[in-house]
Amino acid sequence: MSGDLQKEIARARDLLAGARRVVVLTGAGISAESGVPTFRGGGGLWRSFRAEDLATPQAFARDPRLVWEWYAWRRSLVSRCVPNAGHAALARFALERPAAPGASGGAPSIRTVTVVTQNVDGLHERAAREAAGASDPAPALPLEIHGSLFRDRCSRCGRGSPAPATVDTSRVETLPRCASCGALLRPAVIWFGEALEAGVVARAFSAARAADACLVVGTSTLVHPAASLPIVTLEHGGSVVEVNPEVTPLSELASVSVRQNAGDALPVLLAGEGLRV
Ligand code: BV8
Ligand code: ZN
Repeated sequence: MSGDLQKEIARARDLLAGARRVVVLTGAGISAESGVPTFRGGGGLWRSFRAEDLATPQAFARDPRLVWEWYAWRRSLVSRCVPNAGHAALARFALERPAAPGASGGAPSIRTVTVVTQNVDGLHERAAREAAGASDPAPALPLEIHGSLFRDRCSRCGRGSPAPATVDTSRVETLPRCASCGALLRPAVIWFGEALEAGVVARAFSAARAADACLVVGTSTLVHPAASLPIVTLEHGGSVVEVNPEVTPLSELASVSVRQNAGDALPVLLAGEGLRV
């Protein structure tokens, strides 16, 4: 590991260890080591389509069968993936626990961690439930601001329903339909050009405003409004730690950038595993 990287990791680790309120924003990159293709990286294509071509209400209106084929393929791929060391380290960090005792040696303050994910793969929730164990029936779950691959909703009346294991995408007539109104079901994700759920956005941005530190992991920071979260933390006097093997538009604003994969960096940053100083 290069000396610079070591230094950045130590700086990032100290910054996060001293933060009482942490907001975390993750993107497709944190799931890359679980085998889930990212959107804009090498594996980000499906056949010859880009996500922006298919993840829109217009694409669904034009060719619901093709859009369902893409989502059925992703559902089946993701259902064979498991959370990786990055998800697990973040889940353990997000469990409420006393931060280091205050500088005055006073009572340790409880750290609050809000995980906000752009991902729809459900891997953060699985890691959170595994970290909390059976004893905690309601662990702190991530805010899935772009929805979930594993829930459906009606394209007309909005009624939600759990996603069936398989979808017959052979013909439009075989696509799933709403039990209430008979309209086509769609995956319960937020497409480009669609508004995010107001309540979820409000919670995410309130956490970003209050945060001492925003940890940004595995996102190209191109998609809004999610990409504004770390900017809001900076504007309110907090710091930003970025974990990404590539440079992004956020990098020049970040307090620290750790040029490493999430699966390697997060266990060291968040739990001090293997840190050599
Ligand atoms: C809205 C769900 C308004 C579907 C997704 C302001 C400025 C500019 C544009 C806009 C703006 N406001 C709105 C827009 C338009 C648009 C937008 O942002 N477009 C972009 C492309 C310019 N935003 C919207 O349309 C949003 N809606 O604002 O509505 C509105 C208001 C009222 C009424 C009506 C409308 C909705 C956006 C949500 C779109 N849905 N997903 C699905 O998944 O099928 S977005 C999609 O992109 C995914 O959620 C994905 O997570 C997200 C972002 O991509 P990333 O996660 O960053 O993934 P990417 O591949 O790009 O990058 C991966 C990164 O990981 C890379 O940097 C790589 O280096 C790194 N990496 C790789 N391996 C690793 C790694 N890092 C760490 N470890 C590794 N191992
Ligand atoms: Zn309906």
